Amino acid sequence: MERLFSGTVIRATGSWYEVATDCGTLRCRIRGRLRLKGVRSTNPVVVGDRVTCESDDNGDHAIVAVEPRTNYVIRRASNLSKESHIIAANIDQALLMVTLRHPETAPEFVDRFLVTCEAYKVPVTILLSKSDLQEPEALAAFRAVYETAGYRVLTVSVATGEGVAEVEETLRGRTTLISGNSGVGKSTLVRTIDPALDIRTGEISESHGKGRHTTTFSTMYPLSGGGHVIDTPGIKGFGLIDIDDGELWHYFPEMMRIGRDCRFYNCTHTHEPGCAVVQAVAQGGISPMRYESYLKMLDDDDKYRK
Ligand SMILES: Nc1nc2c(ncn2[C@@H]2O[C@H](COP(=O)(O)OP(=O)(O)OP(=O)(O)O)[C@@H](O)[C@H]2O)c(=O)[nH]1
Ligand SMILES: [Mg+2]
Ligand SMILES: [Zn+2]
Repeated sequence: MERLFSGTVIRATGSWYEVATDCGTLRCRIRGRLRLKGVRSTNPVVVGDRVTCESDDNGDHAIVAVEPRTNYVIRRASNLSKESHIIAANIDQALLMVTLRHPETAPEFVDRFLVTCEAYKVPVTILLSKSDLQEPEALAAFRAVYETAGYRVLTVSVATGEGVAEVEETLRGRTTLISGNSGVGKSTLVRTIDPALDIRTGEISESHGKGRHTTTFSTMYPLSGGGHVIDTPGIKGFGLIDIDDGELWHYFPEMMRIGRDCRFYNCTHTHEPGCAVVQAVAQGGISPMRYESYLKMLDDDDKYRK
């Protein structure tokens, strides 16, 4: 006799999945046909997915259906890659963890992640991590750019405890994706907030100052204070998906606020006369760094299409 369970995917390795159900956590495979069902990403089932599982008499479990997602965060491995990858689904918010050094996170990566969160309607807070290792001036400069754009920025350090209580408060009662490059301290932060969790963290390799991909599979953990956090493997490239050039500026909140003052309703904010965005960049209302990112994304996407 076959039995059906519903549950939430809490760990995805690509070949098997852990699903939290009323009857405990089941280790499941997926049915071959599920892979073929018009899902465009390379990973058809992701952490956060609500799924139906079928158990057979041998005690084997298989995911047979995935409920429509309320949202998700998706990326291309690189701008030129055709493969898209969903990082997590059905989340209340994302925390983007950034270190300015040890290791250095590229501004381009930050802006692409933020654009994707805007496009897929995922609220995002930026965590400036390892503040004990950073130059105070660099932290202040970064914070100014992103707060002016409209983002919430928290400075955190597990070494000094700075910002940890605020992060805890932000996580409470919500399902949160934590993402960022490898070695920025995602797993360490989660373990600091909930020391009971069994999470592995890594050492930064001395020679490169880069992380070594300690976390290999995305995993959702329940927090003792309420809510869930999804710790993910570090990612490097973040290519945009399904975002047209013409709408890209909609996903820069600071351009969105100003762009309606442009002379032309279909202004691309690149070369047009009477462009309020270009004027704001010149006058300091919009960060030149963020505007550069915008131009670069337009350019990269063009290259991708050719
Ligand atoms: N000085 C300092 N070191 C930190 C801090 N947070 C994390 N680290 C160290 O940074 C290294 C990497 O931390 P992890 O938590 O494994 O990084 P991660 O982002 O989970 O990396 P991946 O799992 O590879 O994506 C470890 O050696 C941590 O001890 C911090 O606030 N200050
Ligand atoms: Mg980790
Ligand atoms: Zn314009």
